Amino acid sequence: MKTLVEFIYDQQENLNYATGEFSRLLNDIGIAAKIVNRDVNRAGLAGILGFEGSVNVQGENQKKLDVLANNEFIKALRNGKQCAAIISEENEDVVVFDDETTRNAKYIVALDPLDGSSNIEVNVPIGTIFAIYKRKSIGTTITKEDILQVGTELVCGGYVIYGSSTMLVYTTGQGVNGFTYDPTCGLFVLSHENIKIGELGGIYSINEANYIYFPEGVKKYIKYCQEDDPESRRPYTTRYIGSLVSDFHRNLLRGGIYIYPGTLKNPYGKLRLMYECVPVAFLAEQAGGKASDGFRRILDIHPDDIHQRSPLFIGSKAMVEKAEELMAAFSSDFVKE
Ligand code: P6P
Repeated sequence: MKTLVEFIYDQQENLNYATGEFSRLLNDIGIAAKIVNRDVNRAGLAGILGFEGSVNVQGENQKKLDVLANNEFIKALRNGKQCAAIISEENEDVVVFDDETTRNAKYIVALDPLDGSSNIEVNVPIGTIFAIYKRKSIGTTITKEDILQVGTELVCGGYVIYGSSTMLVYTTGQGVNGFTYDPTCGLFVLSHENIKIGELGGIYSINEANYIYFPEGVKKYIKYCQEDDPESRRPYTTRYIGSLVSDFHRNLLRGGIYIYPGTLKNPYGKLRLMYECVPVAFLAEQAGGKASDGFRRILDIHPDDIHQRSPLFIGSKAMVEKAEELMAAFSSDFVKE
């Protein structure tokens, strides 16, 4: 049995930037995840279901658990003193820890504290998605260059899935590893070592209710998935949970593709680049898969705004490439620069 903390410290020798601070930061995320897991698991009992009565920067009604999860991660990262600032889906502006100890902290965390929270009341798995960047500046106040970093600068991408079991899955660029939470001892234990996503899966995940608004290339890809061709395992099975972490986690373990495309109504789609698309894109690539906006590699997209959105095509490499081929052939006008 190898715990998350043991694994992090074992790996840190291979990380040329980790002098224990990164390991401490990752452990702080693990601590917050345990607390959120406790709250998610007893939400119905502790009267923390339902709406907070506030609206976040996305214009979405905040659930009580959204706010609670956000506060727990901010508290754990502030107390850990390795994080200088947080970009969160639940905060319009960057949360800067500007006290003496954290002013020189080396890392920035981008966070979706509780993704898929619309599923909370119906007991469908939800998750936390996180991305860790190294600061460009040191010893000064936080700069724009510290915050708006391109995905290739990511030092860590990961998620926590609060499901039938709770798992923390992350990568630092040395492969993808999954840790299952053992509530009997309060530890995350290595359970899925060196996860690899199959080159070709048999599952496609997309909200087909938006079909009439999809780009032609996406419509063509959906029809491709439904064709009868046993050699290529088609027709694929469709699975759509409405929780990115859950759909991505299943596709990561079993192979498959998840698509949240731009539409005629929302050309940039719904998902946020910095704290949803980029971390899962890093994981997908490290597991041998692929992630793009239908045209460009997600990790190559330079953010202009911390809450900007991006279409997302992610999962098994051959499946993403087929979707990209159809996007290029039928929807090249959808390219977003
Ligand atoms: P729709 C949850 O709100 C989320 O950001 C992802 O977790 C999920 O995959 C997607 O939105 C669901 O969106 O429009 O299909 O309900």
